This record gives sequence, structure tokens and C-alpha cells, in this order.
Amino acid sequence: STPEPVVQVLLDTDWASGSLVADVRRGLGGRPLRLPPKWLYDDEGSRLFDEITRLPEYYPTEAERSILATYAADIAAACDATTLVELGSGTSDKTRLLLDAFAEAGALHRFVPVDVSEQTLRDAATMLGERYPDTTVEAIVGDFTLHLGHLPEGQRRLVAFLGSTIGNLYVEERGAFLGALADSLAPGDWVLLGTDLVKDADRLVAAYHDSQGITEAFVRNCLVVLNRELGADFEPDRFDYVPLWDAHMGRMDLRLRATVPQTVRVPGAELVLDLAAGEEIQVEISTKFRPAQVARELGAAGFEVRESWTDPAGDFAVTLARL
Ligand code: AVJ
Repeated sequence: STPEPVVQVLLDTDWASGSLVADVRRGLGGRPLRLPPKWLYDDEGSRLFDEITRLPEYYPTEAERSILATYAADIAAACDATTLVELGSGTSDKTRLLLDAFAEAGALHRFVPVDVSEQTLRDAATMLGERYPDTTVEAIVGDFTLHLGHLPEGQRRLVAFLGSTIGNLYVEERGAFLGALADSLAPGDWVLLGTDLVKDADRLVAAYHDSQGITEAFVRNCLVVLNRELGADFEPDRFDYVPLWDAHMGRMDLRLRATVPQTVRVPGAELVLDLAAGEEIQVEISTKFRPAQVARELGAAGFEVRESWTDPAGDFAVTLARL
């Protein structure tokens, strides 16, 4: 029988005691009002996100999957990694395409999925341990913005960061993240980065304003999280969902706009929020990249692009770079 996967827990199990309070104080304590997107992913948020990935309007998931399905063998052949780390691995769904290719090539010894959701991670780790008996699974329950220093040492590492999750970071956060990643790796280690690409505004807006209202429910859920975790009294019905394409910044900008003037109490963060009608809370940005920009941002952190693959429509890119 396969050994139980090793799961290292670096995250506080009590959400509210962690960085949520600090994030809310910082984000809602002044103007502009904003919340970091990581708080969208409680159990309900993760479930809604999973639904989003199956929406006809939401093209990125399928585009990235098709790239990995077509080029996983090329990726495995292009790099000499023996450890695959996946940041924000979730269900490790698309990763199986990579793991299959590496299994074929025969060099991979270890898979290290990193995710904030402990249950999702445990389930994925058990499933992968059974499916890839020759690969040691060492899962880490952690936050990729905080715990890069805990990546396993030794062996040649490939760090996969897929799904265009990097696009949820502001440009200065991306710089800090890639810099910290480079610091935690050694020369010769690899990164595999998934990035959504700039395209027609109509398609971009449709991808974040689906006809079934799933994305709207996903974004609105952050208010429910604050109510539950911090005892806040947000009334989600008093906000409109506003998805904007910001062509100048090259990003989707997902906001909640107060429809009426209101006072919201957030006791867990010792905060009282007076909102005028029309005031907006920015909940998530989703940056859309140009290939040259991906290379530039990787390059600024010391990574050199080896190869980049796109789907036939050119909607999405997967880029392999070496430190
Ligand atoms: C996969 C986390 C990058 O920005 O497209 C989807 C999140 N938000 N619909 C994205 C998301 C609304 C998604 N990420």
C-alpha cells in the first residue's frame, strides 16, 4: 500500500486570528477601499471558484489545460527538475498533466503541493500518492506570499504557479513575490508560470460577468466571510457587483459598490465603516499580460525565460523560466 502523504501545516487554522484582521484594517481603514483576494477562498468561495472554472464564458482554465495537455512532455523534457512544487495547487487538477509527463520522463522524485486549504490539500495529496507511487508527496498547508522560505531544499526544483493567480497581485506585489521566490530558490531551479493574456474587452468582461451570476456570488461572498470571521454586519444586497476592464492598467477590476449610504460595523477589526452611496470596495484585480511583460517581470527577479507556450487562440500563456 502507498504511504500516507506527509502534510506540513504552516498556517494558523483559525482564519480570523491570522492576517485577516491586519488585511481588513489596512484595506478598509482608509481610502481606496480594498480587500486582498485571498479572503475570497473560504469553503464556499472555493466551491464557487470551481464552478467558475466550468463556465462557458470563463476561458482561462480550459486554455491553460489545453496548453499543458499539448506541451507537458516538452516542459518535462526542457527542464531537469526532480522536485515539482506547486503554489496554490488546489485540487492539483491540471498538475496531473505535468506529473504524467514527468513520470514518463522518469526524473521526478517529489511533488510538493502548497495551498491554504488544508482539506483540499489532504484529499489531493492522498489521491496523488496513490496515482504516483514512485513520487513522494510532501504537502504544505501554507500561504505562498508568506511561506516561500519553507520550500524543500536540495534537488533540482520546478515551481509551478498556474491559473494566472499571479495576476491577482498588484505589480509591486508581483515584483516582491517573484523576488522572494528567487531568493528561496537556487541557480538552475525552474519556474513555470501561467498567465492570462490581453484580449478583446468584450470577452474579458464576459469572463467576469457570467450570465449565471456565479462570479458575482463569488465576489459578494467576501462580505459573508467578513460577517462570519469578524462579526461584521455587511448586507450583501446593499452592494452592486461592478466588473470593470481597466485598459490602462491592463487588468480586470472587480468591485462592490454601495447602492445606499450605510454604516457597517466590523468588530473583529475594531472598525466602523461609513459608506456613501456609490462608494466602491475593490475586491480583486485580475491582470492580463502581454508576453513581453511576463518576460520582463520574470527577468527583473533574475529568471530567464526558456520557452513560452500558448493555446491556438493565443488566450493564455505558460512560461518556463530558469534562475
Ligand atoms: C484564477 C484566481 C486568477 O483572476 O481569473 C475568477 C479568479 N475571479 N473569476 C482570475 C477569478 C473571478 C481567477 N484566478
